[in-house]
Amino acid sequence: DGYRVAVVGATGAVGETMLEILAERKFPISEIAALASSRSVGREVSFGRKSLIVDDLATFDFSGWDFALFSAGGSVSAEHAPRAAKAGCTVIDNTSHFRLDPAVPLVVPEVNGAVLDDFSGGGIIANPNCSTIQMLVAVAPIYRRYGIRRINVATYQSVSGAGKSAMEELGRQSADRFNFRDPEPKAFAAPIAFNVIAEIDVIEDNGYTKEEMKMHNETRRIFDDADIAVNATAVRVPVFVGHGEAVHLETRDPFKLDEVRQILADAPGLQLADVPERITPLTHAAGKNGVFVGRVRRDLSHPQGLDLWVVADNVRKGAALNAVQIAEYLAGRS
Ligand code: A2P
Ligand code: 11C
Repeated sequence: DGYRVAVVGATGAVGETMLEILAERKFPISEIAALASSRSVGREVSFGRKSLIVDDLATFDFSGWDFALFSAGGSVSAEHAPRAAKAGCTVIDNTSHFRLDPAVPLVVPEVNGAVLDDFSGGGIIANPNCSTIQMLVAVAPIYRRYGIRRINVATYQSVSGAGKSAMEELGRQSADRFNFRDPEPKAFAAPIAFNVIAEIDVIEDNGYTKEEMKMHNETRRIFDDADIAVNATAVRVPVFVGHGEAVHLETRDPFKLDEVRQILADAPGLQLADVPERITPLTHAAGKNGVFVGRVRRDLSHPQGLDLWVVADNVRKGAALNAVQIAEYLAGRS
């Protein structure tokens, strides 16, 4: 008994963490497959205390498999997720490829898990972008109580969001700097060690980056609210794991700050820290499942303005954990 589960991109930063979280949370599994490109066939990856041999996604037959968690890039999902879904498998896709497709639910379980109630297996469900997920876990309880007109957000995003090679690049460039060598940027538009870069993904015609537009578009879909606007500036910082976000929002109805704190303290998936000014990716978020919120204060510049500082492990809650929670929601339902 249990489900047959495949992890696609099992050698990557998110895929490895998907396997770790499935084992950690004891997801009911009867058989598990670790899939990646032909380059990785035969390599070993960890699943709890066991090790798995990597298989080739290109030749894998999804018939009879219950869940496939995809995190191998948009073009890989574009090609193989529909094939898996057609074979009757429920695909939970971590890439941006299907997120704005009206036929594909876009889900943060704490926020809009109920949309899964209409989902009848053998299809595709999209996992939102990491920066959207952590922001919405924090603002959803405020949205429900007071409504939100607009959100201004500046992100401080770690390099793990760009995958394993980007993490290696931060390490290598840091060492290069100490050796008076000028690092050659590969994963990012500029050197990332001892630097910050206000360019995540490509710049679009309207001047926003694709990462910033994801926060806008995905928020509207998840809240099912075409009136909410998200004005984002997404910035890469030299942190390995954990994204920070300075969130400035404007509510529809007036709020009381004490009540806001209580609502945040009671919200699912969210933690208010004891020393809220010191919530950092390294000390709070990395390796943890929660979304941490601090610096909760009234915005001096607007009567219905509220400021929050939100930090989470982008590889866990921003990607792998959220995908596993979607699978848990569906498994719990059947
Ligand atoms: P591989 O190691 O075989 O290239 P990250 O985001 O950390 O860079 O990881 C990307 C993941 O996506 C890796 O597991 C990688 O596997 C996988 N991947 C990349 N391209 C393909 C592909 N064409 N088919 C299957 N998996 C792929
Ligand atoms: C980053 N948010 O931190 C990106 C990575 O749409 O799933 C996630 C890209 C995506 O670089």
